Amino acid sequence: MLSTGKEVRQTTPRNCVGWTVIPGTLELAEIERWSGPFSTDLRERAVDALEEGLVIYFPRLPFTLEARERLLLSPSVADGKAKNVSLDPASGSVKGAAPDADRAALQTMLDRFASQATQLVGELFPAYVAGLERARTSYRPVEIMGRSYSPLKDDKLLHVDAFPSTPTHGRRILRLFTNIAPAGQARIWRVGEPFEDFARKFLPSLPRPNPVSAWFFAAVGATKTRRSPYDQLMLALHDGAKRDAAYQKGAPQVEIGFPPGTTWLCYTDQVLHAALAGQFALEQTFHIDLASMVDVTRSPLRVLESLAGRPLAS
Ligand SMILES: O=C(O)CCC(=O)C(=O)O
Ligand SMILES: [Fe+2]
Repeated sequence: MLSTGKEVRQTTPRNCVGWTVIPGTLELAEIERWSGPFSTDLRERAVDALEEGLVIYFPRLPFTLEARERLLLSPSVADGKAKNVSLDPASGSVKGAAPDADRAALQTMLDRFASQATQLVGELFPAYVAGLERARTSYRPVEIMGRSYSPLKDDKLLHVDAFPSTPTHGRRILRLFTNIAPAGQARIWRVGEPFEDFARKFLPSLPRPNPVSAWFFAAVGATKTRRSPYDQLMLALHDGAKRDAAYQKGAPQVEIGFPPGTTWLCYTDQVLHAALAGQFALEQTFHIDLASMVDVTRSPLRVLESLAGRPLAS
């Protein structure tokens, strides 16, 4: 079941709905509960696949809604300005909800999902626990297909995650998704080539990291901390991929449908991904310290440093 993550290069777009596993793209984990204990074999396989840049797919891991939460299955619970309703872990406050939405139900659902996701990640990846931070939880009740955004905001285009106002300095972004759609609609993703192949193509044409602009954005409060050269390169990779229509069309990629009742997770700072269609998903973001990784040489920071031949974050 363990795949190298390299075969995707030869793969042309095709459909994979439900149970089929695409070698080099998906790793299947057939667990049915959000809590362990999980076997050593499963844990080792999972962390290896995750760090290699695969999506770990749980075809039998649904998130069950309570009766009151089922009433939240409508795009009208979002305020229409933000694409998502989200829960801030520090304040516990819900953002992006419509004024007349059932906030208490949203908060309970998001919090329960966050707890289950945190338990799963902690027990499946025990090495990460010491360096694991639970970040934002989101509910995505709006259909993706047909929404239009400027290219840089459009997650229907292949990209790695990099957020302009939140530099990571190399810390990892791990995200877990569950499709909670009530009917049969899958969430359709595209997954692209391995990070290193992608970075090799784009790196030579990217602007050099600029310490003055990093200082400026921090000074005016546009970024939470000063962007490292790594953060500048990751943003440039995110933007470069989304702006490059030829890359979007011609790059190696596979299409995957995640049906309702399934869960998946991956390092979204490493896995090229695009969300093409689907409605009603829950998502949990985690940040993970580099020091917690089993093999840090596979992190985007170390891969970019080895390509650039110099340190990119202090
Ligand atoms: O909503 C999704 O399925 C994923 C969208 C995406 O690319 C993201 O949130 O980073
Ligand atoms: Fe993304």
